[in-house]
Amino acid sequence: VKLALYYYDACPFCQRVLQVVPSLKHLSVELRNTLSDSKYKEELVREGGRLMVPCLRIEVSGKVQWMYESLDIIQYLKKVNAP
Ligand SMILES: N[C@@H](CCC(=O)N[C@@H](CS)C(=O)NCC(=O)O)C(=O)O
Repeated sequence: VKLALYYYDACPFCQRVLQVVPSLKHLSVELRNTLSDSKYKEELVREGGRLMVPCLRIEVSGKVQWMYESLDIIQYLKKVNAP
């Protein structure tokens, strides 16, 4: 599974997710800042469908899913991180 989090620093919902990320010992999450890198912003709108952060891009064997909603993202990360 390949994970990437679209976020920006000033967004409190993103901070909520970012706080959880370091505790995930079994996962690595690539951080994609949509404000400092406009290509991530364009990607999020084009492929995810909405310009809303946080959004988790989940890639499993070539299949991509976009998950919005900080609480859903946190729940998913914790579930997938469980050994
Ligand atoms: N319920 C969402 C709220 C996310 C949210 O409101 N994000 C703001 C930035 S702090 C945003 O991207 N808003 C743009 C929009 O809603 O179109 C969550 O918990 O993730």
